Amino acid sequence: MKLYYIPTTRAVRPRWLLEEMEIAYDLVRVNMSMTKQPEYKELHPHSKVPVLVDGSVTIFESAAICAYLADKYIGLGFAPLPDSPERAYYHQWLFYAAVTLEPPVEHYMFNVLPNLPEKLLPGFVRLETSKQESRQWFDRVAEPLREVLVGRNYLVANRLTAADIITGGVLLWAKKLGMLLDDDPLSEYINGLMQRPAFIRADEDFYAKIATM
Ligand SMILES: N[C@@H](CCC(=O)N[C@@H](CS)C(=O)NCC(=O)O)C(=O)O
Repeated sequence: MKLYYIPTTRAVRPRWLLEEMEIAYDLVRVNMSMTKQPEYKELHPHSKVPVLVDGSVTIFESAAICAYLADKYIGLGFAPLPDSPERAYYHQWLFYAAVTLEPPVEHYMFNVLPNLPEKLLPGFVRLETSKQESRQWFDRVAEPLREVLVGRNYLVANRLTAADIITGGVLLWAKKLGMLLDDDPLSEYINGLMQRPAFIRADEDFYAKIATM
């Protein structure tokens, strides 16, 4: 199994899950110029990471990769069983993280990180108002998460699932970018996830580089 990976990116999420699962994988470190090569387009139509190649399966999208792995190794408990009631909530939070929670964080990132927008979105105009708007947008969409996490450490089934890994991956960015303040109830959840040994292994170079991207 091969995971195409760039540090500091969403590729950390499937790496974190693989580390949690303690299954063998090859980490293929690429960079932004390698992903622009025609061969790489065979793996990812938008020249992005992560990509997982597992035998005849080549899959992109960090949430889809984590869902695929959690189901493939369902006995390890990182996804609720298909016929369990928890499965519905697992899907809810998995999709919510990718579709609802992440957009304001990405938007904020483009407005605060040096060089990133210029590199990826030529012509992007950085605005102080966009920064504030994405903070308010994040605060609003994060509200159901704050509610569900009162008195619990994980989103579903009282144990870590792929939904926590995708949600945690988004919140880690929010925290690092200064969108998530220490007194936010979500900080406790994210601090707990960050102390997991598997996360620390997957994170070896996660934050060191983010300021220079
Ligand atoms: N929704 C996709 C986003 C993938 C994505 O945008 N990856 C970024 C890193 S976080 C990337 O590869 N950027 C390199 C580039 O745009 O050249 C996912 O979750 O996998």
